[in-house]
Order: sequence, then structure tokens, then C-alpha cells
Amino acid sequence: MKKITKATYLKWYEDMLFWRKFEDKLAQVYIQQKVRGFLHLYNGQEAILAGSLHAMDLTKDKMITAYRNHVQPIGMGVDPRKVMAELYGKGTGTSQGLGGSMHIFSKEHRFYGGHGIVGGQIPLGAGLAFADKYFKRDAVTLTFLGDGAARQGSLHETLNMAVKWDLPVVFCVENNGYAMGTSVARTSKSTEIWKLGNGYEMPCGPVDAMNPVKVAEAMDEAITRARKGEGPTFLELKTYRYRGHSMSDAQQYRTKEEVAEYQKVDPITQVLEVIKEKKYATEKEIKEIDKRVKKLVNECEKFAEESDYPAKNVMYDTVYEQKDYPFLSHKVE
Ligand SMILES: Cc1ncc(C[n+]2csc(CCOP(=O)(O)OP(=O)(O)O)c2C)c(N)n1
Ligand SMILES: [Mg+2]
Repeated sequence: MKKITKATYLKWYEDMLFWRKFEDKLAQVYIQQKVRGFLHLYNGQEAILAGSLHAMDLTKDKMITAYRNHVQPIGMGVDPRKVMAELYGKGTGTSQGLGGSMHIFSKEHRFYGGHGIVGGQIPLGAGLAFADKYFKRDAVTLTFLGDGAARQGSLHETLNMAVKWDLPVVFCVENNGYAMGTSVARTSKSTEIWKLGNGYEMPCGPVDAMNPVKVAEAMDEAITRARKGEGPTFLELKTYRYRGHSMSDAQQYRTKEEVAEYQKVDPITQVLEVIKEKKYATEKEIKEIDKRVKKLVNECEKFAEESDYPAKNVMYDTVYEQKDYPFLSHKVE
């Protein structure tokens, strides 16, 4: 694995803080009704992305996930201003404002969405890996899913085929304890989701996903295995989300104390503690990072605010059209 150095810790701190503050800003503008529709935030789960990116080869590896998907493309290299603009529904967004919160996508940066159907992205992730194997391209696909998707049929059908064909894919379950308001324990006898891999004789295991070091180590092992042609791995990343499922969640299924318990092992705080302990940065340098993060978040907001909505016709230019379809009399010319 690439060594975890002072530079790694400083990057992790700045990146994770930016992702956290970017999402905090989204929550704020959502309440002001500048961003509409559903909004699912990633606060608390950042170590998963930080650790994964460290283990990936960002010149060729791919990523696909569900709808909690705003910061992953930023980590993969997409301009955060474009992500913010997409959430505002503006024409300068990653999909010209037509996708919105659940559908961030960037082929250029190998981020394949952004999927609203629980478990819908799982077979697609294996499909991306199948294509890479078929065309003999050296790339690994990280396929993320929530604990709620672990009981979907699509996961089980995909695991079976992926392991049978030794596909270069890593299945990463982000177990944040809840699927909307339903805890893992309410839906399944076994709460150790990683054990599902055993049923397919797929290498599998649990990961302390509040710590980016642990995530990077587990991902590196899985990615190396996939790259060598030895097939998929099934990881359960044990994490927690601080905010509700979406912005309209009253969170009656959990206590404030439970949230506070996980905040004690917050990934950003953990990384900052190492930085301070190992004297990787002075107080002044840390403040400078904080300032840079705040400035970039404000730049994203300004860019989104000042961008225009897409022209009305864009809507019709980006959908499938059958010239002789008899039922669409309202087409805009
Ligand atoms: C097939 C399908 N069934 C139900 C829903 C409604 N739904 C949206 S999110 C969600 C919970 C998913 O939870 P989880 O997979 O744990 O992801 P998390 O939100 O915790 O990241 C459900 C049931 C859906 N989008 N798709
Ligand atoms: Mg969940």
C-alpha cells in the first residue's frame, strides 16, 4: 500500500473537513429552499471515502454508489462547484442541472453515480468490472451500497456471478446502522453483514470505518486481490451517519446520546488528533486549512447561486425521442 505519511494525514484532514462543510452548507441552503427534492447527507461517514481514495489508483479505478453521493465525485476529481450547481439544478452542474442530488455522475472521472433505487447500482458495478475484465483493462470498481441494500436480491445474484467470474470489483457495504429509520437488527437475524460473503466463498470481513487508516488497509488488500485477477471481496464498513436519512427525517428511531457516542470517534477529530500528536502541523497551519475549506465552500455556493438554470429545451434534448411517437403533442420547438 502507498505509505500513510504526514502528507496523507494533512490531505485527509482538509478533504474530510471540506466534505463535511460542503454538506453542512447544503443542509443550510436546503432549508432556504434553494436546493429541492431529496437530500441525503454523508456527515460522519467521511473516513470511508478518504481511506478508499488512498487505496485506489485514481488514474483508472472506478466508483459507483447509491444516492448519498455528493462528496464521492469530488474525491474522484470532479469540480465541487459543479456538484453544488447540480444540486441547485443549474445548467453549469455535472448533468446540466437535470440529475440533482441523487444523480451526480462523471464519466470523465470514472464516477458512475448516483442511484436512487436501493441496490440498483450493485449489478451495474459488477457490469463495469465485467467490461474491464472482458476488454482486458487494468481497473478495479468499488461498488458501494448501504446496509439496507444488503437484503436486496440484486446483491445476492451479483455476488454469485462476480465470484464465479473473478470480477475485479470490491463490494463495500456502508453499514451506518439504519435503512431510513429501520435498524439492521430489526430486519435481519444476523447483524454481521460481512458474513454474507461466506455464503459465496468470497473473501470478506468487517472494517472499523470511522478510521481512514483501517479503511485504506482493508481496501488496499481487496483492490490488490482484484487487480491480480483473484476476484471480488465483500467488506462491511462499520460507520454512522450524524444527520437523518434525508432532510425530512424526524429521527425518532434513535437518541441524541447514540449520535453523541459516535461523534466521540469522529473521523475528522481522529485524524486531527494524530496531526497534533505527531506535530504534523502547527495551530496556525491548521487554522489556514480551516480557512481554505471555508473559502472553497463559499466559492461553490457563489458559483451555484450565480449560474443560470438550463434552457427549457435542454430537457427535451436529453431524453429518448421517437420521431413518430403519437402521444407527445406538447413538444417545445
Ligand atoms: C427498491 C427500493 N425500495 C425502497 C426504496 C426507498 N428507500 C430509499 S432509501 C431507503 C433505505 C436504504 O438504506 P441503506 O441502504 O442503509 O442506505 P443509507 O440511506 O443508510 O445510506 C429506502 C428503503 C428505494 N429507493 N428503492
Ligand atoms: Mg444504512
